Amino acid sequence: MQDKIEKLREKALKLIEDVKSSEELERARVSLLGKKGEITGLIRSIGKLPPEERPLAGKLLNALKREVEEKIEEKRKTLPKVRKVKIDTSIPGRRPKTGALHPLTRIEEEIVDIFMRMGFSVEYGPEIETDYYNFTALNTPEHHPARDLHDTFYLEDGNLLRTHTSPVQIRVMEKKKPPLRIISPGRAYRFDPFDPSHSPVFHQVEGLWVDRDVSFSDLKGTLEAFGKELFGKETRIKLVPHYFPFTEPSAEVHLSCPFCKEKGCRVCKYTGWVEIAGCGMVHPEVLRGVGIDPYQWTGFAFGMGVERIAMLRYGIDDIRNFYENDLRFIEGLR
Ligand code: 2U9
Repeated sequence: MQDKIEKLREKALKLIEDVKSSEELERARVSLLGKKGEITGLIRSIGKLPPEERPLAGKLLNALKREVEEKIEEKRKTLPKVRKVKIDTSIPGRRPKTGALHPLTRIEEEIVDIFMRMGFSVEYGPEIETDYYNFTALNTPEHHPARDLHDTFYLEDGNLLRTHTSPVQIRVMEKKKPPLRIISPGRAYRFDPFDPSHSPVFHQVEGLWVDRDVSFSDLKGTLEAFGKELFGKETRIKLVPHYFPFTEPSAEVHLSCPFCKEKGCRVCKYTGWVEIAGCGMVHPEVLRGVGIDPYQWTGFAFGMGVERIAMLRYGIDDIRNFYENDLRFIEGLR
């Protein structure tokens, strides 16, 4: 036993001497003095020795234990100090971020909600469309500039990405007979650069009301009520003559500037008015094309860009902000 203890002593002292870091020193301590350490093991085995050998073995092992403990402490003083990380448990935890709807989704829902309260129902349709539904059925002639390769994303199979949500209304009119009062929200695509005022993908809400004796004044009243709901009851509306192939007559919808109340500011480019939509009376050719007799029925239609309205609501002058999904920006819009 004495031999065994002496050999372990030499081994232990060498082990401690060769240590180069605090981690190594801790490993050496555990291997010698830990629960399953070699010295601990020998101390435990004293009980198995013949009774006359036990006192000496006990004395030697206790001395070894003390010597090793001292050597470890001496060695610890020579090693570079590792700073212990202190954790302040009184600091409040970080609140996890909760999800929220994208500002464009919120504005789209707000627009849809206003029209639903006026009795419009919501219709959806495919984003990949045929030339017929996107152009021909909307009275857009073969050589109209909107059909240009530079304005429309054409697919290899001859289909295209819809350039507006109007094909939805055509599909609905083919299936359901008037009276009809529908809106069609959704994505639309145009071969546009991604710049402050354009995005190749954008969102629209279009509306259609077909009934007997629907008039241009119904159109104006509906859009005026919409403008007041969206931007406040002092909002005024102005219809400015325009041209669209699918409506006749057609107009741009201008609202009194929600920022400066017609005084003139950066947002309205000092005109006091902002354009928010296009509209008009559905062209008789469009009604005829879906089997609705334009002598029996009339209709009005309108279309608006969700991004445009969101930019006005938040006073933003770059559409790209909505698509870059920088949370620092998006979280700022409430
Ligand atoms: C049918 C018949 C007519 C929908 C209309 C507009 C005028 C219009 C633009 C607004 C901004 C598109 O997003 S935008 O660039 N839209 O100016 N849209 S009338 O007319 C229709 C729709 C369906 C059957």
